[in-house]
Amino acid sequence: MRLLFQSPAKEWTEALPIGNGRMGAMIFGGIEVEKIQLNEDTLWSGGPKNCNNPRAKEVLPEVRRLLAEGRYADADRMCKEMLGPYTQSYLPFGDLTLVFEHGDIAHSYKRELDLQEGVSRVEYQIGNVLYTRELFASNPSQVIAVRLQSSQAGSLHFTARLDSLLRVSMVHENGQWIIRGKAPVQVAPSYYHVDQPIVYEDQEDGEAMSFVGRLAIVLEDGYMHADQAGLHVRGATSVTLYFSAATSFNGFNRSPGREGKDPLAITETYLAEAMQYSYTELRDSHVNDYRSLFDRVNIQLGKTISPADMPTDQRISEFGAQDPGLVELLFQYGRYLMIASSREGTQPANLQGIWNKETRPPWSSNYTLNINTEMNYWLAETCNLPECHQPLLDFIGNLSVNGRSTAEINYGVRGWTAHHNSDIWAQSAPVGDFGHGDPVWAYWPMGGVWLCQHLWEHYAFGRDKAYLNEKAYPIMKEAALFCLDWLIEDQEGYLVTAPSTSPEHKFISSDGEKAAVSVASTMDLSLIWDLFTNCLEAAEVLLVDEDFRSELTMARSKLFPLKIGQYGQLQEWYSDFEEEDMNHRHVSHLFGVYPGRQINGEVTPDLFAAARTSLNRRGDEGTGWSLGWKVGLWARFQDGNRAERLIYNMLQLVKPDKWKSQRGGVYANLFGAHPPFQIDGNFAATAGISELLLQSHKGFLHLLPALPETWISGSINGLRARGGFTVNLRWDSGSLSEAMIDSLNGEPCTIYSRIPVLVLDEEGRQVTFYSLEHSGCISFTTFAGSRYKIVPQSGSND
Ligand code: FUC
Repeated sequence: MRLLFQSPAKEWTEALPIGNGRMGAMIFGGIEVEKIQLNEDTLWSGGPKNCNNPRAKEVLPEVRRLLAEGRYADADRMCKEMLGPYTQSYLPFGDLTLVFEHGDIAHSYKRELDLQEGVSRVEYQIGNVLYTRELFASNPSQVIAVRLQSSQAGSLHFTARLDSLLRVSMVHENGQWIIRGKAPVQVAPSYYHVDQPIVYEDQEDGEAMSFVGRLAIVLEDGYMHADQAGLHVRGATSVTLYFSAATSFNGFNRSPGREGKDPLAITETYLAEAMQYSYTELRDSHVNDYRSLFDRVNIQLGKTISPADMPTDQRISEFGAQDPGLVELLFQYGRYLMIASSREGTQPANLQGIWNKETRPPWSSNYTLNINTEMNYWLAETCNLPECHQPLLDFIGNLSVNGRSTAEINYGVRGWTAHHNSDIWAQSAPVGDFGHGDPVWAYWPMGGVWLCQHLWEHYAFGRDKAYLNEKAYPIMKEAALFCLDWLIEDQEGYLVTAPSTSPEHKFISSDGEKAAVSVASTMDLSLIWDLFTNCLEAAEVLLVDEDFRSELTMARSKLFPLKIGQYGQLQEWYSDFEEEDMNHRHVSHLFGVYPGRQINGEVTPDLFAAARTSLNRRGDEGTGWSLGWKVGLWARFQDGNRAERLIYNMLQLVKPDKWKSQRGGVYANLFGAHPPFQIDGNFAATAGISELLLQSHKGFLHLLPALPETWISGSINGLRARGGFTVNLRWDSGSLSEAMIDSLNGEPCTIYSRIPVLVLDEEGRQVTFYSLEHSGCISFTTFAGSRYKIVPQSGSND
């Protein structure tokens, strides 16, 4: 479980990421010059601001009138008047540079990222002297630690300094190197061409966010002095560098300039506390903390076929998905990246997790709610990292606060809404600079509705009723209130959304014009179905809101029905329009298959078949995240071999200069490539692989629902299932040989099997037996904290 290279990174996408949820670093592993590019997850441009647009409310009836007349292109144009400002940008923090006085002629070079410990290492020899570097980002200690060692006493001579692309001043103080800066108050998205894309404030005490980075060095021998050029170490053998960063960010609704925290004091405390520990103690506490999450799941898909010392990029290009070991690595890398970019109390993982080197990153490295943000968290529950889900769940709470005023000001309705994009300030209004953006992406009021699925899923897996009652349900209910008010009746009395888009995909209307805005896109209806269903189940669990439940049940039954179109496909829009791009990367209309649960082979077989036709029409190409989504979808269609083809497409090596192609793939450091780098592809790959091995969205546990044929024998431990279960699976010759189910809360367990199985308790006593006469599902009572063994019986008819 490691990424390995035999030369330093030349490009950022060859560098290796570490992170503690809040601070991130990309390690290049240079010999003479080591560059460690740094991030802090609250460092964003701007501050809280009212993004709502009262004009939207005036325009809405007119847009609806145009839609009722079928004048889609006109409605599209009018919709532009409903837009608001663009979001702010996630910013790069700076660089830690180490310049060594030994030149760059080295041999026996190696750098690696060890996923088992969450530690990165660089080593090389100059002459006979071995130099080693070890780096990690500690969550318990809130520092990034860099350990430098040489095998020959006194051979470490180097200079260390911090710098930044943002406006900073630098001082050295008591042997520490400190950078202090102010973030811009405005950064325009990279696709929006304005004369002054980055705007700084002139006054010192304004609204801008301030930030501080602090570096300290602890020597065991040798000596150090500081000057304007950095911290200089001479004649040392072992040295530890401690870095910490902080900003004045003090919540999504507080001015980081006027009501901010004090990053100078915060970083001082972090460093002082961390430096009380020896390097070994700090490392141990980091490894323990990291492993408490990472070790929960392990996976074996077959025998690794690439040589153990083969560099990762070579492994990708030579073997790709044919190497089960590389697929395992891809799976675990998603879990690693989640632990490194999203921990309790941090910001949710954005488009690049927390790793960003650019002042105007692609798509502002923001929260893109029409797929990417949600996708980032598809693995959190299934792959046993529910704590890492927390930042998103908290963020949804922030968004619901701003979203309430957007619902009221923009639309005059109850509840809360969010649109296509958001940022650390929890922007809930549509983006698009009041008319610049294209409604095909900018206009989409379903962001809140989709996000609420995460609130419910966290309950569905963990079964924490107090959380459901206090945190999740109130926000879900308000999102449902928005939907109840937002839905209108069409001529036939069905409830529809209008205006409505199918994210980022245009249709061709009957008059031949391309348009984005119409009525009742399949995705809108599926998202609303999902939210209403989740609200109903939540209210039943909590025994609350009977009248509201009836209202939801009634509204759900009146939703415009999903339709099957001329090609046998699940219709994407209200009418059976031709699509602008048959191979479009978004597969929004298939939400009900995955990650939703409205459409399946048992309850809605025709729609399920139509959805499969749609997915076939879209094809097996796509951006990184699009490929990842398709893995999950094919898993739900129980076609493991097809899903594997998508994994094969994901494990294609992308060179850094490939910017604009839409092929997807991974970079040398296994970062998902849209291209450019977007982390959602990594997270979706992990989620998709788990979905091939275990599913639980239909009210029962389906063990190995979509095992690819090439994964002949293997095992996975620690996957989670809805209902409060943790599952270990082992298979041989393509079929289940044993499963262990841990019951967390003592809820009844239902498993689906196509072969007879025996269920045993911990003492080996038979709990139940399922023979072939059963319909496929078998239920048994469980006790909290108990383990059950599922043993398939011979005579299988599988
Ligand atoms: C959506 C996608 C793009 C990209 C962007 C960040 O707009 O359609 O492909 O992933 O988000």
